[in-house]
Amino acid sequence: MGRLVVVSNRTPGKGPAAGGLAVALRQTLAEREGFWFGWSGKLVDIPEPHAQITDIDGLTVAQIDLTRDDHQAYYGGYSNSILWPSFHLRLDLATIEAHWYEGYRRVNTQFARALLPLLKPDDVIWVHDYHLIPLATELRNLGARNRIGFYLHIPFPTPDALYAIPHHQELMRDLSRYDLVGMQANRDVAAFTEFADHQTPSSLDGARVHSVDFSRTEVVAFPIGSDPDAFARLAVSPAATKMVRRVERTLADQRLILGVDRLDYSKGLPQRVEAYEKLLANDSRFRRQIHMLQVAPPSRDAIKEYQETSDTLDAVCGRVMGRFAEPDWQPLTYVKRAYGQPSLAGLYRLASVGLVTPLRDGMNLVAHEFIGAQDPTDPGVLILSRFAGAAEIFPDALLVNPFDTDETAEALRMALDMPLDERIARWTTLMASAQKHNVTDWAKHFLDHLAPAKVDHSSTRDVLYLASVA
Ligand code: ADQ
Repeated sequence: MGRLVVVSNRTPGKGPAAGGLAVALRQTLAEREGFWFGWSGKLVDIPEPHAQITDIDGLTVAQIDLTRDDHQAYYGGYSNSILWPSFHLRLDLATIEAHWYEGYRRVNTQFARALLPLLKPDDVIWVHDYHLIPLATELRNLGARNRIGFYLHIPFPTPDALYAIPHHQELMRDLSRYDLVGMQANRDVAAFTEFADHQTPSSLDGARVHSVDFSRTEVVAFPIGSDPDAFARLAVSPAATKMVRRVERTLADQRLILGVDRLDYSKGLPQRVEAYEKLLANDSRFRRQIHMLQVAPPSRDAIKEYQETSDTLDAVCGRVMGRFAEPDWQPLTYVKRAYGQPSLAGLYRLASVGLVTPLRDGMNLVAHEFIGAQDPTDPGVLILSRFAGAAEIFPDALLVNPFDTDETAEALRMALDMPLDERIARWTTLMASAQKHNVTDWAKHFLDHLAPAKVDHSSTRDVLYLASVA
């Protein structure tokens, strides 16, 4: 078996890995040799052309530096001000500056040039996420003949949204240079297939543009997961219990409604607090009986749209406090900071309701983690947006339209009133699905599929959603 080369925007840092993804990929790298390649996090005037190779807690990591201008155009610009909002169907929040695409392309070329000398002919390369869509093209242009796979962690856009992205035709041609493109959910493969089958290429000057040929690229849904059994253990660990005791003291007998997210407009945070406000307004028996805790550390806060989301959330939380708080009761707590996984696991376990209502999400790992952390004899209820990829594998959650805050308020009422036997029945099915879609198997399925000597996939077809674009 050849080595595995994982490529992502950032490489993992020192210390315990923050997420299941980094843990699973580290494990896979440890089993089959290879290295992780990405940006070092350093901005310099003139980057070295060669990657720096270091050992980070037993993991071989190859890193390059970037210039400040290139990083701004590639990361803050094209990736996060154009691709992120467009792929999440928020064209109203996209900012388009033509020169960003050049920076995006330049960084992908720089990645390819530094990676190529480190490659052996039978290495398998696994590229992660929307920052690096052109990497296969750049590597192939330099002569790489390796198997190259790509995994998109965010949703794939509908054709209309895709057409709104400058240079979308090049991006799609870049995707066609991969051997395998993995997506989160069936809906993403369907959106991709719709584009591939009905391309209407055009150019400003009317010159003929060829359709993209996807005949050599397989596009398959591999829904990512977490490690629910590890979360189950973590949720009763001493560190988790410490957090539970702290919060229990302030909650007294109130039941906890919990939201945990990066502060991102795709997560639907203002709508979520509005739904909670409606619950308190519609059903006075819940006042003083429940408490909402929203944990949302800032992310990408150099981008204007993220600051605006933060301001909106501050305002909505303030309004709910002003409307319902009493000298001896507060309806909600809003914490703008990140916590370690043991503390999060403790909070998940303590919560009666997990409120996971993104407006659109590739998968949403918080849903998986919440399920993993529940007490099997007294589980909480998951309220889940039907626009998260997770909705495809968790139909037993209470699925809601997060734009419809009346519906989410009603789901909150149902969750709080749900009898124990129904909670257990729903959770049992959810946990079985979270275990079936665990992150270790996810990595294995993707890499089996990408392997040069193709394995027989017939046995894995029931756990993967398959849709090849021929
Ligand atoms: P994200 O948009 O970051 O990921 P998500 O899948 O929910 O969203 O993962 C968030 C991770 O960050 C979870 O592991 C969670 O525990 C952690 N996290 C969230 N809030 C935290 C906090 N306050 N403190 C500490 N940790 C916190 C992208 C896509 C998703 C896709 C993932 C994985 O947008 O759709 O599911 O990649 O593919």
